[in-house]
Formats: sequence, structure tokens, C-alpha cells
Amino acid sequence: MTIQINKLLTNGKAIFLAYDQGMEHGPSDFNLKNVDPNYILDIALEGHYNGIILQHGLAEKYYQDYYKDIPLIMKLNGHTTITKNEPISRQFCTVERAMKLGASAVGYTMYPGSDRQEDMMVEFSKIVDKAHDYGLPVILWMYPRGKYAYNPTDTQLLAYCARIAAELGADILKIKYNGDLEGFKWVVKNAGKTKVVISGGSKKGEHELLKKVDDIMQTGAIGLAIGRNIWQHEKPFSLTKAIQSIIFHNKTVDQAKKFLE
Ligand code: FBP
Repeated sequence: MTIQINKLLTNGKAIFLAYDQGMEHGPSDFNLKNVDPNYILDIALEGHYNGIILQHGLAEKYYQDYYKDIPLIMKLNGHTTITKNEPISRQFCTVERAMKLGASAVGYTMYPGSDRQEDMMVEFSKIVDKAHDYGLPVILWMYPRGKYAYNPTDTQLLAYCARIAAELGADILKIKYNGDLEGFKWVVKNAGKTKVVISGGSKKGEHELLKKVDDIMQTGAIGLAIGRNIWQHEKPFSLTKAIQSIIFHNKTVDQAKKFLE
């Protein structure tokens, strides 16, 4: 069956809004405004995001008809920072439940370098098998972590992660940018036909963030899956427009900054 990926893209590029940090990091990421999922969904809708990333509980309670124009990317696994064992992110939402709740894609986090890496590879492969039966695209978060990830930002390791994503059938790979612009082209190359998006990371200054977006768009990545930098910002719509101007309209960092004046 054809994978319905075009719904997630604008001219082959994308910006997704991530909001699974409540589980991944806990409430320390939030304030009184952004703790409310409706605040985030409004940013996604009015900011014309290519998708909103949610866990199934929030999707069920908040992703109502009103928001149906934003494609839902359902995160199928997750972990918390409460326990401190060797990194593993387990599946607790099925592809079927994701579809019932209106998902246009499913997402899964893997920690290459963890003692439990193979468990996640097997679990992920079953998800790909099922999701692709329904034509649902699969996004794979690849975050090197754990006892064998000696240097998680190493370019060759990130390229290895990209290759694993391609070989396991991911349609989109979500990975962290390590700041090595030339080297990262090799990472993207290794992903083959798997499209690459970059995660935002913790909140940074506007110039630093826009420069990062500008850099990653030169590596062959198709865009971003970003969370905290947007919904922790006091002007999320202006910042969204600035980032979109680089991703979709090839604007420079200085031109993009005009949206923030
Ligand atoms: P941010 O842009 O806020 O970094 O979100 C991207 C993301 O991948 C989220 O989907 C996820 O919750 C978080 O980062 C996990 O980050 P980490 O595991 O590095 O703490």
C-alpha cells in the first residue's frame, strides 16, 4: 500500500510541533500557559504546522474535530525520567488505537547504544509492518543513549543511526543536529529515502535557533520537529513564521529575524 506521507509535507518540507515532553521530561518544562494542551493545539492550528505530536491520552481528550486540519502524529512509546534504568522506551499505544483517534502518522523513539536496543528494534519493526499495511507513515526518533553510546553526538554514530532508520523502514527520521554542518550531510545521505527532521532541544536564543534551522536546511534535512523552543517562547507565532520563512521560503537568518521585530 502507498504510504500517505504527502499529507505531512509542504513542497517536500515540514515543521512538526512536538508535545510529548510532559511524559519525557515531566512538568518542569511547563508554565501555567503551556501546561494546557489546548494552548499548544492552537499554536499548531493557527501556526499552520505540518503535524502535532501527542501521546494517545492527550489526543483522545484534546484532538477534537476543531483541530482536524493539523495532522496528528501519535507517539506510540515513551519513558519517564522518574526511573533511572538503562534507556528503553516501550510501546503502549497500538497502531489501531492511533488510527481510531485520527492519526496521520505514528512515532517511535529508539535509543541506539542502550543495552535494550534490540528490544526496541524488534518492537519498532512490528509497528512498521502494521502501520504500512494501512499506508500510515512512521517517524523514528533516534537518540543515541545508554551504556554503549560513548559519544552520542559523534557524526559517524548519527550516520549509523540514520542507516538503521532506513533499514528498519522509517519514513521520517527525527534526530538531533550535532552542529557539524558538513558531516551532517553524510548523516542525511545514510538515511537514503528516509526523510530527516531535526529536533529543537532545550530553549535557546532566537539567533542561535534560526542559525541552526538555516544550517540544517543546508544538510538535506527537510525541516524540524520542535517543541520547547516554540511553546516556551513568549511569541510562538512570530517565531514560527520566522522559522517557516527559512524552511519553506529559503530566507536568510537576518530576513527571518524581521518576523520577530
Ligand atoms: P524539543 O524540541 O522540545 O527538544 O522536543 C523534541 C523531542 O524529541 C520531543 O519529541 C521529546 O519529548 C523530547 O525531544 C525528548 O528529548 P530528550 O529525550 O533528549 O530529553
